[in-house]
Amino acid sequence: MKDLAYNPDEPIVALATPWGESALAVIRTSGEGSIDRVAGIFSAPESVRRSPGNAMVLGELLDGAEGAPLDQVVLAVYRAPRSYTGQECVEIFCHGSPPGIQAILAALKGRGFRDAGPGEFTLRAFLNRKMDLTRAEAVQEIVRSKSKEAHAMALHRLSGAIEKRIGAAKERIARLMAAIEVRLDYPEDEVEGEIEAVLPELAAIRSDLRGLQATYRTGRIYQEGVRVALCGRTNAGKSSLFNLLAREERSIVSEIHGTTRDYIEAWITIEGIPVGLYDTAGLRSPGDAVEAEGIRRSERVIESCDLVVYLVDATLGMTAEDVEFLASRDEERCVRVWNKVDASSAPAPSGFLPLSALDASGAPELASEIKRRVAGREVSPSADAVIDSARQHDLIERCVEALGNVESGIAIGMPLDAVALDVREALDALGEITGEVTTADILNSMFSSFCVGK
Ligand SMILES: Nc1nc2c(ncn2[C@@H]2O[C@H](COP(=O)(O)OP(=O)(O)O)[C@@H](O)[C@H]2O)c(=O)[nH]1
Ligand SMILES: [Mg+2]
Repeated sequence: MKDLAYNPDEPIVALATPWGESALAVIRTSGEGSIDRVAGIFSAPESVRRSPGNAMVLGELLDGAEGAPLDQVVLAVYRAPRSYTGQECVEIFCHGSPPGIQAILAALKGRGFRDAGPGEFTLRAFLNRKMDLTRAEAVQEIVRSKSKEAHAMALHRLSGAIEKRIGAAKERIARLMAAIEVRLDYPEDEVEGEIEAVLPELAAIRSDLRGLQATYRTGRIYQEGVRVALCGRTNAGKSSLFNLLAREERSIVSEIHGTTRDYIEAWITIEGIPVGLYDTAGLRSPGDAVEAEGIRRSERVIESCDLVVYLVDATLGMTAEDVEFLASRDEERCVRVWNKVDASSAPAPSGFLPLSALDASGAPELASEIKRRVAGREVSPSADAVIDSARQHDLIERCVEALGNVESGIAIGMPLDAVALDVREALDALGEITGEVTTADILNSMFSSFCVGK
């Protein structure tokens, strides 16, 4: 649906695996005559042409009909409509050699295939009703997932978790619509009951959709991750904790003050959440211009982080700088840590987590606390429907707002034909989520962010 002239049957080809040397690579084709076109440059053309669907054929791909062999390959043959796109498709499993792949792609283009656009295979799957838009989005979300949990959530969406939730809401709204329409079609005295009787149901649908919408934040956190800055005075043990959490000696640990002059970043996973961890320069009066710049940059990073972990050196106790920094922070977004408990007998003040960055005691509790602060409620990645699409989030908003208008319209006794327009708007918003109501623009912007070959 690139434009109005988009021909969804045109034969397309794309490399579905990353460019580069690898044991195997997969080249994907789809569209009219795909099987015959590939057969035309295959060492055993008839076995491909006569192949049943969902079958593999071993042989050589040739450089043109009578050409030299390009590679030994296995073809996976799919017949419409039993394929990913719903069209006839051939997937080519070849060797992962960039020049070999290039030659195969060129030979396929000689057989009438053109390069597929980003997400074009999935677009066709959608157009051929193999999946709704929430599942199509889940395909790309799976590819992009950064943690096991994010992957499980996307997989759950691919199996229809969102589609089912939206479908159920749609049915309930359609029943409301029917209740309104029957009152529009028949005189009031022939219809039993008051229209106000639907108000509790309206509120229930709204709250269900609000609940689904609220999972967006969780979806984002598991998919995109959060940024956490380690802060504290120099020598508080920030770099030691950074190394402990990153499980590698990345950051220089030193007794000399001001050794971390800038900030260092590492991406780690804390209980399933991708976390960008920042080891920052110690906050103290700078010794020189370079350190001053490092502190300035660190402050910028701290401001942009979702959470701060503030370390206080237990052997020194709270200093004026610690008190000043902590007073300036939003408490919920600042985890207070009492570090070096192995070397100090001073008990952690209330609100502080005891930790030893040296022997790792207290580290699991700190990890759990970080997760609790950033993720909020617990989710079960494979059981809860969690959305991870700004598009879906905004459309739910549109739907909920329209339902709010329906509710107030009915409450103030607005004419039912006007109320019906808002019900229609609510249904359309949900229809747009699953893709029943859609435009070329929506599809273009959605699929253009996909990988080529997907
Ligand atoms: N005993 C003890 N020493 C620590 C602990 N954490 C850090 N240190 C030491 O404190 C000094 C400063 O640590 P470093 O991680 O470089 O602090 P930073 O300046 O905040 O990055 C080093 O000598 C560390 O070995 C801890 O939990 N216990
Ligand atoms: Mg340091």
